[in-house]
Amino acid sequence: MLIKKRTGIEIPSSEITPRHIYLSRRKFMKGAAALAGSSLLAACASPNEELATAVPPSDTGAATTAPLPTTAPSANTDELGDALNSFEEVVNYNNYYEFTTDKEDVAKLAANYPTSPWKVEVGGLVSKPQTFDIEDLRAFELEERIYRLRCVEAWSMVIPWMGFPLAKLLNAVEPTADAKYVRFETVLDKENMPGQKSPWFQWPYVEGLRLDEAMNDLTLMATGLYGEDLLPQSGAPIRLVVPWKYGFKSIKSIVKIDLVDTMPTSLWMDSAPNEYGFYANVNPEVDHPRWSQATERRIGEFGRRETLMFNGYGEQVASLYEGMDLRANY
Ligand SMILES: Nc1nc2c(c(=O)[nH]1)N[C@H]1C(S)=C(S)[C@@H](COP(=O)(O)O)O[C@H]1N2
Ligand SMILES: [Mo]
Repeated sequence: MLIKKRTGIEIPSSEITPRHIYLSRRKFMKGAAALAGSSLLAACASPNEELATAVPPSDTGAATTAPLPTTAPSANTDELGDALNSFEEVVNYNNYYEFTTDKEDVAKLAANYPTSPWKVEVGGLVSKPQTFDIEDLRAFELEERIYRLRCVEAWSMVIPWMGFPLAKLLNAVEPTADAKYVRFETVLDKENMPGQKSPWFQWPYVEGLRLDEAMNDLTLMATGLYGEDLLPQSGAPIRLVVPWKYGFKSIKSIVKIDLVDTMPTSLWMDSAPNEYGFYANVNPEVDHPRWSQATERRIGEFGRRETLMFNGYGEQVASLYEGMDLRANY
């Protein structure tokens, strides 16, 4: 196993943290960027330590530990021991229908998409509606979250995101007692997003979550990955990441968030209601009408692996669906 970093530093498999060590510190690590080069690093025996020693010391001889590249995530695997996908994989194989339906062309077509200035309007059933400048949102304390992303098309990746729990943002605007769902909207910009001229979809892209799903600690507003701000193809400057649901719920380039009292209709529910439901929880036992969801292809691997219920996050989220028929509520 070889992890390629943008810096060109490669970590031989012999140096990858043994699974039992990683599992003992599986709680999410906060502020990975701030961690780089700090004393905390040594205290938690992060694999970054090994990375640090692999960097040649500076000529002065003064520094015993060279600065870490900001691109280094705090671990090379997720909590299940699955290797991270490389930065190159993550930013060159994307779904982003605003640009094209061809996953390998998104990066090129989105490269010059203007993501600054950017504002996110948060309103609806809240006591304190507020429009946030992207810089205000980047000022939320960022955490690193290594999550599996499982696309409904049955491919998957492991991605080290940077972001903050959506709950923090929602708490800031104070949802009222009537708020039951959260509705998200992607930017509408036909000039710069050629895919939005396609008549097959109702633009802009819309997604939704139940309020308790939105408040779950796993639900992330991501502004970066691999320690860098998001690139356009990944949904810059801010996107949602809901790791126990199929990837299409993780809506990109968000400009509007509304608290509402009725279940929002997503772009996918609108365009193919017989194929896509509101919940879209990863479930190996409920097939897509046109293909099985029992297995998946991890990008970069040969062969297929079994898909896990709730994408492996059942411990954190299964209780949200207690008593619900997950076949009827797909
Ligand atoms: N606005 C918008 N968000 C979107 C999409 C899209 O086409 N437009 N595609 C979704 C799908 S199907 C997936 S699998 C993920 C892919 O995220 P990635 O390209 O960062 O891997 O983004 C989701 N978010
Ligand atoms: Mo997807």
